[in-house]
Parts: sequence; structure tokens; C-alpha cells
Amino acid sequence: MKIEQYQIDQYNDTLFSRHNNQFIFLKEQLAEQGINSAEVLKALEAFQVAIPSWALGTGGTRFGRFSGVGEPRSLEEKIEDVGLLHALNRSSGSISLHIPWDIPEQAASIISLATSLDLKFDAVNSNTFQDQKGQEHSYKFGSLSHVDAHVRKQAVEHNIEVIKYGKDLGSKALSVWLSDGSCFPGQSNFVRAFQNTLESLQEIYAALPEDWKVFVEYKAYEPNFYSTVIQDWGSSLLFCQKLGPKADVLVDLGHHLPNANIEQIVATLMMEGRLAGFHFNDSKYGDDDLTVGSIRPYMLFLIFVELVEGMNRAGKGSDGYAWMIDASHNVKDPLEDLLQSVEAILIAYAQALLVDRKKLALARQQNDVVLAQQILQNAFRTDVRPLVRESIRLSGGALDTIGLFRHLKVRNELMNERGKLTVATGL
Ligand code: LRH
Ligand code: MN
Ligand code: MN
Repeated sequence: MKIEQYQIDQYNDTLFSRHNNQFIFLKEQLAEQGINSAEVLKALEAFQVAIPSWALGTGGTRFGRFSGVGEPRSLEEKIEDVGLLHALNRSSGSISLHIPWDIPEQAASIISLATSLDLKFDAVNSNTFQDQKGQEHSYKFGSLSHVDAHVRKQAVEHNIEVIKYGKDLGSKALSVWLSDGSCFPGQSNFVRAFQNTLESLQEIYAALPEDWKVFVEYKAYEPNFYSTVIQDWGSSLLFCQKLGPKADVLVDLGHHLPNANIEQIVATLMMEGRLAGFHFNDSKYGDDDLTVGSIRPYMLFLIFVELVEGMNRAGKGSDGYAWMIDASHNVKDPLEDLLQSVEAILIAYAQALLVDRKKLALARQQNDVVLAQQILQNAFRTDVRPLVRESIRLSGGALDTIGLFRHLKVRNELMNERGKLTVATGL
């Protein structure tokens, strides 16, 4: 199944007049506030969010999994799914692979398929949190931090193999998330575990190609419930500082303890030039991996306020960071859910671009707390959806991405092609 440009254009024709009225109205309102919509549109068009290969099928919890239909059965079909998303929104131009859930053995044909769909390969992810068939040593008690040097070596070698796969595909980064930690007090020596992990990461770092980066992802807890070796941004930053300039911190929104001020973490990491990028999702309780923006849209906006400030300060565009969705879908169609997530990201980004930074700086200087809050909330409460739609339309995407997905009965088509009882590989 492929979505053709003429199908998008025909669909857009039916929505254009209504959309255009809304867009022109918003543009005029913004102009009154001194905001140039053309600049916002340019920034939105440039923003690309990677899709993880493991989010294309129905997820599940430890209590069960309720399969969807027509899920991708192979890496090729996962790439085709991301191609569908990108055709619809023109903002999902890359895929992130997880090894060994994905084994890109035929790199040349995988690359040509991705290129035909205008897709690139984002960071490759290693997996030392599960045992694989035929594996010599178990990761039950850790991987890069393990007390046994043989286990550490196996985990290091796996990461180096992942880099090789990524190199063949044109990826430029390795993402490392470790579940290493302990479940009970007394089980682990914190310092020993840190040092073992550092030594292992140093070996992986030494194997990075010249133009590569390693992203160090932290997570407060789960699957270990007493301690985690890389539990927070501070630990992650410490590892990165010790490793060197090719290592940066990866923030996953679901990986914090309740009420953490993530926007402040982002500001600090950007101040240090050590923010690698994001795994976007949303949550109410823990690492819920829900649709981006579905629970705490204001927090997402506040994070983008800091991201925009950090990018401006660093003189970098959004392509200087790795943006990815790391969500799981239990009850929604995964592709529709991903379309919602990308839209939520673009909305938060657009709102953050509307913030009057000069006025905000002045209000802060004068300790005008009320005005500072008003400036932020004025941007947050602006309905920027016509701007987001216009940016997608200008890039060749659909004015209503989920509307067209449903109009073309994409899931039905995929079911006819792939069958009813499909189980996507991965999580
Ligand atoms: C861990 C995590 C990490 C993994 C992915 C599958 O919770 O966020 O990024 O690679 O989930
Ligand atoms: Mn993640
Ligand atoms: Mn996670």
C-alpha cells in the first residue's frame, strides 16, 4: 500500500477553502502581535520526528496484548508503514531501528526501499535488556554493569555490532538504554556498577565512527525497582562528560520520577550543549508511553519553550537534534496514534515559536510574574492548528492526516495485504 500524491492533493482540494479561511484569520491575528507566520511555517516544515520500528504494531502490557490487524511482519513492512506516515504528514522522515528486533541484513535493498519513500535511518538502538536465543551469557543481573566481565564483554560486542548495522544504513548515532540496576537493597554496589558501566561504555565509544554520536538514555526505574545505574539526567550527563564530546544525553519524557521539572532539565542540558534529543511520549503514572500531548500538553509546550530558546542560543536548527516518538499503543491503531503524536509535537513547537521572547525577558527582568505567565499562556492558548496544517500542506502532506488515513481505508488495505492475525516483531 502506498499513498500517491494525487490522492493527497484531491483530498486537500475538498478541505482547502475552509482551511484557508482559518489560516488567513490566524495569520492576521499573529501579524497584529508582530509574528511573521512565514518564519514559523519554515521552522515547522523543517521539523522531522523519527518513528521507532517498535511502535508500528500493537504494544501490550504484562497482562496481555490485544492484536490489531494488518501489522507489519517484517522490517520492510515497518519501513512501508513509516512511508505511509511520512506521505501523510511529511514530518516523519526517518525510522529508528532496534537490534535485534530488526535485523537489517540486506542493507542495500533496505536503503533503496527507504529512499523510495523519502526516509532516512535515525539512531540505531541496542538491546541488552533481554536475552536472545542462543546467547551465551544472561542479562538477568545486568549487562554493561554486570559483575562478570564475560557478560560485560558480550554486551559491549553487541553494541559494536549494532553500530556496524547502523553504519551500513547511514545512521549516525547509537542509542543506549540500559535496564541495569538492582531489585533489592544490598544486591548491587552502586559505585562498582557505575564504574563497570563506564568502562563498557568507553569501549563502545572507542568503536564509534568519526561522525557518530552515542546517546545515553536514563530512566528512573523499571524493570529494576530498587536502583537503576543510569537513573537520571545527572548520571547520564556524568557518563557523557567522562566519555567525551560524542556522547550526549537522551531525554525520554516517561523516564522521570513524578512531577520532575523536565523543562528545567532540558534547559540545563542545552546550556551545557549536551542534549542529544528526545523520546517523546506522554504519561499519567510512569513510563506509560501514551500518545504525545494526550495527558500534559502544557508541559510539552513548556519543554518546547526551552528547546526553542536553547536552539536559538546555540544557533542550531531543529535538525541538530534527534527527535523521536517512543510510544506504545494498546487500544488505538498504531499508525493513527503516531499521526496524533507527531501533530501534538508540531502544535507544541508552533506555540513555543509564538512566545514573545523580548517581552518575556523584560517581564522577568522586572519580576513581573503575572506578565511572564501571561506571555507563555497567550502562546499556549493560541489555536495554531491552521499553521501546522498549512506547513504540512506546503510540504505535500494531507490537511487532515487521520481523515485521509480513514478515507483511504489504509488499515483495511493493510489487512488485505498482510492478513488479520499479524504480530509485529519487537516489544
Ligand atoms: C525504555 C525505552 C528505551 C528502549 C525502548 C524500547 O523504557 O524507552 O528507549 O529502547 O523503551
Ligand atoms: Mn525511550
Ligand atoms: Mn521508556
